[in-house]
Amino acid sequence: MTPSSLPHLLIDAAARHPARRFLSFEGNAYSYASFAEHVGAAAAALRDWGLCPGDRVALYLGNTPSYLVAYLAALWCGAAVVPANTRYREAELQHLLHDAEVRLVVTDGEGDALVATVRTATPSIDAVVTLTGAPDEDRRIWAGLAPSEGDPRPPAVAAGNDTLALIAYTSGTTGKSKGAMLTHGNLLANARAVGRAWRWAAEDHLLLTLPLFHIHGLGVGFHGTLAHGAALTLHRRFDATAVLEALENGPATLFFGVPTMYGRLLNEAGERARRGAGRRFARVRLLVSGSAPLAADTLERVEHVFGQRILERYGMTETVMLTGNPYDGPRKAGTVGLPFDGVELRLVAVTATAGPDGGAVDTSGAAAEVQVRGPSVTSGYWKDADATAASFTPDGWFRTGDLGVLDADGYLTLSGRARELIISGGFNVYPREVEEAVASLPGVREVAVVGLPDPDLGERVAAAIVVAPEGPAVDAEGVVAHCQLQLAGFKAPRTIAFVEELPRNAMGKLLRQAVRDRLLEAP
Ligand code: MCA
Ligand code: AMP
Repeated sequence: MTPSSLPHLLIDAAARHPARRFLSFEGNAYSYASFAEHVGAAAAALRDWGLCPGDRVALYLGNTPSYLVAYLAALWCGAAVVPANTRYREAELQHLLHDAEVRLVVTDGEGDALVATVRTATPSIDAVVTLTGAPDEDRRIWAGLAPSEGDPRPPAVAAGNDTLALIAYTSGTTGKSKGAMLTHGNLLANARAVGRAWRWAAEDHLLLTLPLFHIHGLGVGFHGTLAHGAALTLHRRFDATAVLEALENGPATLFFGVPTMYGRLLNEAGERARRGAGRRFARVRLLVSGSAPLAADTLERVEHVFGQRILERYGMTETVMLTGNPYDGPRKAGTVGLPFDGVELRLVAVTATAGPDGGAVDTSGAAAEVQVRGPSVTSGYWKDADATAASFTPDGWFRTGDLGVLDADGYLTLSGRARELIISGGFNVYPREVEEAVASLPGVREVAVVGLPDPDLGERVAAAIVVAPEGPAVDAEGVVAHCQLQLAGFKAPRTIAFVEELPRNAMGKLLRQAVRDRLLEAP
């Protein structure tokens, strides 16, 4: 029978290929059987503790095997998982735990102090589990969660195709993030469609350095591996030196990254080449890029230096993966390719779309909004009927907020965004959220935040600030420090200009392009 939930994929693979290598991490290896054993034990502990189907479990911990055990164990009990960005600071984490009414938080040594702070203000939290990163050591921690009922058998899996699996928070236009609801069925359908497109097989080995708290790392990397009974090497974080070394000499056949990672690999290879080291990859057959636009120049340089043409694809938290360049067939630079199996895509002309401040956003040119339907598309946002209604057309298509054009072969090119979203190194930043943080600093009268082109990050966050003459003195360092206290570090402005006034049109509407131009001149 075809597995109908994410834990069933593991159970199925462990039954069929118990000894097959599943996961490698910092010198430790786990077979499918041994990993399933860890997940079963953690799930038993969670059941004994009283985790019920439908409960929410947040994961606020780094990329380690412990993350993956906790994830599958929570799903095994029928709970929904809420992944939290480990760079989130107090207010961001609090919002997510509070909004999702999380009962249990799983964290690690780096996260537990912040979780303890947030817990006092979040009454729904009944327990916090702090894991070590090593499943063998975690066994004792899971066992300590609740007195055992003495039943060593793993609990029955309560999750099925229609069960909610993830509430994936994604930055909202109003500054507060919204939880996109994804079921096991959404995630399995996408993992299988992507796997067919990319010829994912049990012999494949993925090198995964993307964060597990986003759909790119979790939904594409991890679920894809599980769905194909394949292998995975997990890194705590992306480090260009370590990744280049692993791709050159290691077992990886697949690598997925954001464009910033490919730029950094090219820089690293440049240095190595000067030292005379080789640059060809041992076994890699597919490099994939997504989450942000891949510059044609990066695609071509990677092909020249590493002999591999990157396959660029397009996705979104709410929809999982939507389109990709073909595995066989032309991978056209600057395009995000063709819809994956099951994805229906249409372009709908937009003249002007309401921006977050109610004003019209410039959607220049003949661009049209990308709208989609398909088995992986969210049913809506957690406890937010208004946001859900606003995201779907009356005839049931999901509005991505991305603008695009199709060429004669049906390839999609993303030509802009109807939302004021900045994508920095693959992380999404909404200007409004940063503007609110900067404006809360005494001495700031007005602020406008925009994205500027950046050679490493694609776009970087920049702020134009008008100071209040009567207020306390404000300087750029103070603004950055203030933002870093309130927000994840990647949202803090990297370019700041103090201006006399913000450019506005006769109606008083902010002219963001003029702000951009002004900031581009900033030193
Ligand atoms: C880190 N920093 C950043 C970013 N990342 N600043 C701006 N933009 C960023 N993306 C800052 C940190 O705040 C810190 O500054 C300093 O850089 C060093 O931090 P470190 O953690 O060492 O950075 P890094 O390891 O070099 O990180 C770069 C990175 C990372 C590896 C490219 O940003 C990354 O993992 N990006 C991928 C994100 C991702 O998976 N996106 C998918 C979402 P300070 O010390 O001053 O604080 S989109 C998605 O899932 C959809 C479905 C899709 O289509 O894929
Ligand atoms: P998120 O909300 O974090 O899931 O980010 C999804 C957004 O990332 C999409 O709506 C696009 O704007 C953007 N995105 C994802 N993949 C690509 C890509 N290959 N090229 C350009 N933008 C992309």
